[in-house]
Amino acid sequence: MTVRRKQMTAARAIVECLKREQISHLFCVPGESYLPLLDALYDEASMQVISARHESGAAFMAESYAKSTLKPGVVMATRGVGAANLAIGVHTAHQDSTPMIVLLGQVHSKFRGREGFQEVDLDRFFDSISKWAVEVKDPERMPEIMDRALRISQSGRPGPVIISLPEDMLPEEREMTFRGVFTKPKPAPSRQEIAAVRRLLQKAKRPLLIVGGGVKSSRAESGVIAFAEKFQLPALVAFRRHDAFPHDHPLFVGHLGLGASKHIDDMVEEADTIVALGTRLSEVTTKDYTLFKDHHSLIHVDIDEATLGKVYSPDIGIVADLSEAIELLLPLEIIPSWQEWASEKRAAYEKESFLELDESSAINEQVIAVLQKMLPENALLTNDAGNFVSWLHQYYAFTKPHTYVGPTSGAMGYGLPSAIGAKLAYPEKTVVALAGDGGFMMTANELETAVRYHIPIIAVVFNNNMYGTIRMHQEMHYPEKVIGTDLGDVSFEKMAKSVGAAGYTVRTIEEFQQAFQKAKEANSVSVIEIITEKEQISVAATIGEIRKRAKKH
Ligand SMILES: Cc1ncc(C[n+]2csc(CCOP(=O)(O)OP(=O)(O)O)c2C)c(N)n1
Ligand SMILES: [Mg+2]
Repeated sequence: MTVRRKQMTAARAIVECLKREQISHLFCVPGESYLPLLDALYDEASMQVISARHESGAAFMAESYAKSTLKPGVVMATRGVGAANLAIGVHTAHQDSTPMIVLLGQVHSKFRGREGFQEVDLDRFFDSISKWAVEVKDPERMPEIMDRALRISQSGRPGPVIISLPEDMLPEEREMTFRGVFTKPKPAPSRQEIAAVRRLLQKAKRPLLIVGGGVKSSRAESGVIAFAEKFQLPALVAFRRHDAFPHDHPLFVGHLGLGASKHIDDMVEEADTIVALGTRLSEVTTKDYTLFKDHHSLIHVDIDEATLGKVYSPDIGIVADLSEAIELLLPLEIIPSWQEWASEKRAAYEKESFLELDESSAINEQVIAVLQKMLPENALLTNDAGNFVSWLHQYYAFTKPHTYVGPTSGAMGYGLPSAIGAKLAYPEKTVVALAGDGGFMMTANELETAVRYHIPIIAVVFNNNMYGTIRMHQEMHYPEKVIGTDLGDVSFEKMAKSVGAAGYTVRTIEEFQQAFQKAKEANSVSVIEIITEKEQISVAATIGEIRKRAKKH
């Protein structure tokens, strides 16, 4: 084992451990509780600190940086106040299985437990939304704790780890011991499990693949395509894992999740065998846990044993890294008899999802067509939460890996900061954030962060002056009783300009096209606000139609 010993501060030891992981960017809002850590980063040329306007923005940036690079995202904040603000990003990393290291300044050890200034028991506070939450009590153990944190956050099902740093720990100098290098464990299926898959799959008449985030974190995308091709398996992607399987592939048949169309439900109903790869089969993916019925056989492969059988007991449950699993599944001898079913499902997908525009098409739909036409294939799109996104998910074809970042947690405010994190991970890509007026305003302050650090992203804001999604639910359950969902006027164009970004307001698709062309060429931060009408509240319905339907019931 390589063991290195060196005299340094605990703050410097944190930086040493992060350096080993080749982390290029850390995100924060500064605080006086962790000054020695900021100072150690000042002296480290290989890492850049991005100081955000709000800890939620910093946390979303770190989470998206991690989703994009597949390295841990690192976010720093100060004591209870910073921790409370960034909790939404930790929750997102937890739900989205994203590796994240959260470094939080804590009150002086001598004051712990006295309800000191901004004191919160950070380890307890984050217990239920983290993989591990710990407080450092001995500066000498900093490398041990950092290594363990980096290991836990990336092993098995990835997730966030919280490290509480009492302020007196950080400047302490000790002889620090650094051991070994972390390599991610990659468990493989057993021979018996592989044989069982062959037997079950050979019996299938209408099998269906569900491809989830585990495929992305294991970089198994091309392996999964080869697997689908060899056995002619039609593939759906799980909720907000759109780039896990290419939409232009003849075996891609759609996505599960909010706004998924009726034909997807019918397809799952018709299927007899589900092969779920790297997905936790969440509430949204399984449509409130209604999607799978008694007639389904389930083969579930996931890196996390706790994911298997969490809701659906599988016929065959395999704990494995997806790349390892695919490598062993590929050589199987299975003769598919379901090609007709696969091509039928593809035809249904094409009918539903290929855009056919005419004069009456909502501008939301036309915008997606323009984005598809004007963006290079490898462009990366992020999205906020809200109904505006249903057009993206229904009509945009993601054809390459690493082209989509979205919150399976459904967190509003995610779109812009996640675009910033993704752009830092992929400086050569065009990165576009899609947001509604409600969600965008939650973290719009980070526009200034993007401008300050020259992170050229394009934000497209669908402004309908309302929390449209909730208004839709309101109209479904309490028609015409609108409360709490109207929003006032904001000029996102002026807001952008006020911090030095380019801003555009557009009302027609021609105006959008021109603005988008300028934004793409400018290589600076741009915001394009699209004034959309309230009435077309979702891909599927207008407010009028929802009211009519609700009154009939
Ligand atoms: C942090 C957070 N708060 C509240 C919600 C509940 N919520 C989901 S969508 C939505 C409204 C989104 O409005 P907007 O961003 O304008 O998009 P629209 O639905 O109008 O297209 C709300 C309040 C949420 N998902 N996340
Ligand atoms: Mg809105």
